[in-house]
Amino acid sequence: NGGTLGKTQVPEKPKTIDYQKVYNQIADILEDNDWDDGSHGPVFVRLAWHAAGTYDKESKTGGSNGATMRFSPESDHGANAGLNYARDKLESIKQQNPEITYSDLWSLAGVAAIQEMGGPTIPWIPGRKDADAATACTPDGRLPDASKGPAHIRDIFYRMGFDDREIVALVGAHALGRCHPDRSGFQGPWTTSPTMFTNGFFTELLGKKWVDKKWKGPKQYVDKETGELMMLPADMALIQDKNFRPWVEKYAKDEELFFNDFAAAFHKLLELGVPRTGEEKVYRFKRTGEA
Ligand code: ZEM
Repeated sequence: NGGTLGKTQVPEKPKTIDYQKVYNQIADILEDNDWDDGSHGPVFVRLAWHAAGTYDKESKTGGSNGATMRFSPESDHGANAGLNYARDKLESIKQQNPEITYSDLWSLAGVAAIQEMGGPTIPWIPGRKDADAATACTPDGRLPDASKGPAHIRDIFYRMGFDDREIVALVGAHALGRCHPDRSGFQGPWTTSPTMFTNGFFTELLGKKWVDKKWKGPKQYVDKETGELMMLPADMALIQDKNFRPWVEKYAKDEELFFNDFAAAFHKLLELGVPRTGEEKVYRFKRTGEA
């Protein structure tokens, strides 16, 4: 009803976004029998993580604000190989909700994927703004290198502001998904239930005997018994390092502790680089199928 407002009409309020509705729409597109193990969930979680994990607490650059992975060169960084698929898939949700920013959408997709795959409730706050040009792209090399050990992992995650306990909790996300030779060069899933969020990464890491995979690809480990599960050198670092290992042991024994620590650490990850006043409303989403 464009044109002048009649006496009884009030101007339209700026649109408030129904984030639970957006969550539900994301939940609706997770399942896909033609994709990997039947869910886009793992690749959505990886997108949210890589968008945020570029943060540097000293320079205060990077982080989930900006959604700079839309632009080259960040979209072409080796670590982001394959994430174009997740970004394209989420485009349909953006079309249905033009008011949401890409940076909010990607972080919300990570939260929705984790919750829908059986993980903990992740408190989530909207308000990220998209950068409008590639100038805010972070330099290559801010995300972890899977072929490296404890010192490298600490360099990368301490730069974001995480401690050893949070690092181990976060990598527990490797209960989900798999490695793809055409993306990272590595191959295979970490657990037998890669579309369910569990503490399975830790129980497998401690419970199986891991041997070098015999192949022409990059150095990785496979379980001796079946050869079907995998670990990256960086995953093995968590049981080789004396300060990481106790957390692996605790999370393997106590899934509730893992869920609580993961929820807090993943929330913190998604907040990196986002200006806040402390007054923002914190959302906790209902899982689909929950009353
Ligand atoms: Zn990952 N990750 N990651 N990760 N990751 C892969 C896949 C997935 C590392 C890493 O090099 C790799 C965290 C930490 C670290 C997920 C979530 C999170 C892959 C395979 C590699 C190589 C990519 C491929 O080929 O498709 C390293 C070295 C890490 C730290 C030391 C953290 C933190 C995560 C979230 C909280 C997820 C969900 C996947 C599976 C993606 C998929 O498409 O299935």
